[in-house]
Parts: sequence; structure tokens; C-alpha cells
Amino acid sequence: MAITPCAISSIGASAASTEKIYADIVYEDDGTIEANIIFENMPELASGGFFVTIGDGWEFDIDDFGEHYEPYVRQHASFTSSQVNDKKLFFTFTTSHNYNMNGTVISVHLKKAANNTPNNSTVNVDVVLLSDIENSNPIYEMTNPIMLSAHEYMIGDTNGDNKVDARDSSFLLYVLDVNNNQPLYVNNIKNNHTTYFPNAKCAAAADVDKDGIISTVDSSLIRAYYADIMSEIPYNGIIGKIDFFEIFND
Ligand SMILES: [Ca+2]
Ligand SMILES: [Ca+2]
Repeated sequence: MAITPCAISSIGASAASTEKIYADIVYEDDGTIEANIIFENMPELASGGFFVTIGDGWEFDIDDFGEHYEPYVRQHASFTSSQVNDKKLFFTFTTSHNYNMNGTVISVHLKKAANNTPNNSTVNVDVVLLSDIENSNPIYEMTNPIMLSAHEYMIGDTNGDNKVDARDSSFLLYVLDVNNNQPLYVNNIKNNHTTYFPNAKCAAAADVDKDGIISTVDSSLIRAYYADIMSEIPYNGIIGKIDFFEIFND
């Protein structure tokens, strides 16, 4: 599947490299899978249109209301979706004023196809229109990150044995110790995480509070999780759950 990065023509405005729109695939608590479509660092917007294209490893799902997606409440924005084909939906939103649309704007319901693998389970967002109330045309340039793959991993499993226990907490401390007790950044080691965590599925497995930094805080959280589980204390956090780690071309 080839998706061309969407560059929106600029009209006298400079490009900001931090503006982006992308998909984050997540398991919900009930086991359903969602692709959260996320706007980051965008200016205030009044309208927009974008395609969401899924790889061969996914099928669109529908909820109890027959809907393909859940819109997040965003400052009076109204959404409409239409299906282009089995792998592509078009979404458009309009509002009455310019609003901050940053964050998750919609969650698209997904289910795994029989042939689902990390390499065919991508979700890409292709923007065709974003504008404010004064401009009928897009007002800046943006290139969307293209998702190259989406890998499943267990949150907190730093040693890659498919379970989370005290050894994962200890191994994380060991890795930090080897790194001169400096925290590690998920973004910095995402392409060579096995240098630090040889058997982990991805760098994100060690960042259990998902703040982008692998630190002693994460080790403490894993240890607390293990204590809760062994004490049969109800645990409501995300450690031990399966999540997706996406690799983008950005
Ligand atoms: Ca483990
Ligand atoms: Ca962290």
C-alpha cells in the first residue's frame, strides 16, 4: 500500500514541522481495537477533510449504532463520514468558529483481518483540507507521517518473555545503570531499542507511563503493578496490557 504524503500548498505562511496528523492504534479495555486520529500542534480550525486508509491486516468495524467511528467532543465540531471502499473512509468536520482541534479527533473502529501482521496493519491519514473560518483554502503546509508498521507488545515487558513481573522492573534499572543512570528517550532508541532491551518488542514496552521517557519512574510503576497482582489487589492501570507500537517515517 503506497500512500503519498500530502503536502498542502502554502499561501504566504511558513511551514511548521511539528504540525502533524497521524493514527495511534490502541486496544480498548473491552478488547476492541481503535485507530485514534490525532491532530498535533495545529492552528485553530473551522473545517477539514481527510481520508483514513487501513492496511490489508485490518477491516473496518462498526459499533452498536452501526457507526464506523466515535467522534470526540471537540468544540461543537460536527463530523460526517463516508466509505470510499473496503479500506478507505473519508471524514469531514465543520464548526461555526475557529477551534482548537488538537488531540484525538475521532476513533475509527477496527478489527483484525485473518492475515494481520505488523507489516500490513498500518493506518494512514491523508489530509485534503484544513482551513480556518477566514480562509476557504488551507493556510499552511503539512506532511503527514506515514505509518510503516504497527507492532503488538505488552506494556512493561522489558525482557520480552510475554509477562510482566519484578524481573522487568529490575532489568529496566539494570539498563539505566548501564546507561550511566541517564533516562532513555523512546524516540531516540525506537530504531535500535535492542541495543538496550535485547528481547523487548519495542522501546515503548519500557515506558509504562507513556511520557516518552524511560526512567526509574517506570521501573517503580512496574514493581507496584507486580505487587498489586501478587497481592490480588485490583489493578486498573495499563501495565500488562497489549498495546500497539507504530513506526512512522517521520
Ligand atoms: Ca517480562
Ligand atoms: Ca516513562
